[in-house]
Amino acid sequence: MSKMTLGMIKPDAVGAGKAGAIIAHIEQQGFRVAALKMLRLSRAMAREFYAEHDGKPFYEPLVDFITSGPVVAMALEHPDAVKTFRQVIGATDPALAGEGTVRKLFAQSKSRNAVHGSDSEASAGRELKFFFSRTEILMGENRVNESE
Ligand code: 3AN
Repeated sequence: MSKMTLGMIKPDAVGAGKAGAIIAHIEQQGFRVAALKMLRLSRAMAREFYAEHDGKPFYEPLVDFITSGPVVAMALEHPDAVKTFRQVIGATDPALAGEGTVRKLFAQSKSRNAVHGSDSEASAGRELKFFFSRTEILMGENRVNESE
């Protein structure tokens, strides 16, 4: 179990003015925001972030979409962060997402699906480092986090 995961509010939700509501929802589910950053990804950053999907039919549209406007990156702390956050965001396709999940509440489609969450502990470690330096992640008594 890792205590930290990486969440990202995608350009569809940021553009629709839903970032604040999504962060509030995540906090209500028991997560503590340990770092928060709004930025616009370059195409090079997007390709690196989604490198595991390179070659899939949705890869180029995904890079187009994720660079189309600002995203909000979050380091999220919880006793079982990766697994619990995946449950909180719901299935990739909002039509299949459970009641009360972020994607059921805020997403429009499988590609414009409002939010990202790390899918494994290894991904969480990689993705937290992608967006945040160690000193930007505030854990517990404002300790510097090792993201493990
Ligand atoms: P998740 O975000 O649920 O972990 P992944 O990691 O399989 O899903 O896919 C990453 C992103 O790629 C998704 N959030 C979605 O935006 C996009 N994506 C995945 N599968 C499809 C698909 N079949 N069609 C369109 N976009 C997709």
